Amino acid sequence: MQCINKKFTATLYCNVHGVPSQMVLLTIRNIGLDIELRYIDLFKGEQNTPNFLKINPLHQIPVLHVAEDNYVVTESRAIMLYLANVTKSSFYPIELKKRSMIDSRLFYDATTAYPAVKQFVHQILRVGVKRLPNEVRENIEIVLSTLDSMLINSDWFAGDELTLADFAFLPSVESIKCWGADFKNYPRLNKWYERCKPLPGFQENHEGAKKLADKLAKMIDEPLWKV
Ligand SMILES: N[C@@H](CCC(=O)N[C@@H](CS)C(=O)NCC(=O)O)C(=O)O
Repeated sequence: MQCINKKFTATLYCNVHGVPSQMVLLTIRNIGLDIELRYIDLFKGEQNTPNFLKINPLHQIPVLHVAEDNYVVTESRAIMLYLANVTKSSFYPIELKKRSMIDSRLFYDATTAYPAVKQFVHQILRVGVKRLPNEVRENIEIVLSTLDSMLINSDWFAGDELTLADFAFLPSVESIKCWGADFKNYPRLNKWYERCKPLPGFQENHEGAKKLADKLAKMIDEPLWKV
């Protein structure tokens, strides 16, 4: 049993191919929560409709709307923490050092890992480059190397148990895999990725990342990944 069940009614506004949305979806699937999903099509600009802007004026997904108290949580990692706290999930244990390690991983993700992944996508999707500047892939390699080194002493990113830290990194790692990056220099990360395959939500995350990778590949004049 991963959590003490607390009944609450909530809606997650999300999409299937965004890394931040997938982090929350993995959390929901693994805790086993029954939360309504409303998909927002960013390519159609649905994040800018007056109704959505009332929920999140920053016009970003994911967003969690908790029916009780009409409460809104924005920011993927804050939503993951909220869901884990409200369900007392073992994916965010109460022991201080374990918690601190997970927090540390989430901050690394927010400040370094995800921004490197976002830069890759942004350059192609929003800037419209046909060839990526070298530093974009170099930054990803630095992240992969750092993630690999975080796994020197443990099977999971914050110790010997699966935690929110793993749900935070998996969508970025899956995206990079779908771009065709070779993980041979990152054996620990590769083993961790294999370990994640049976997790609830893994396939959903893979399919979303693959869809976006296929779209990006059609937009540039070189392979998505090259060394
Ligand atoms: N820091 C935010 C980032 C969320 C984010 O970048 N969302 C993107 C999709 S991946 C979005 O909604 N973009 C639409 C827009 O900015 O108009 C989080 O982690 O939740």
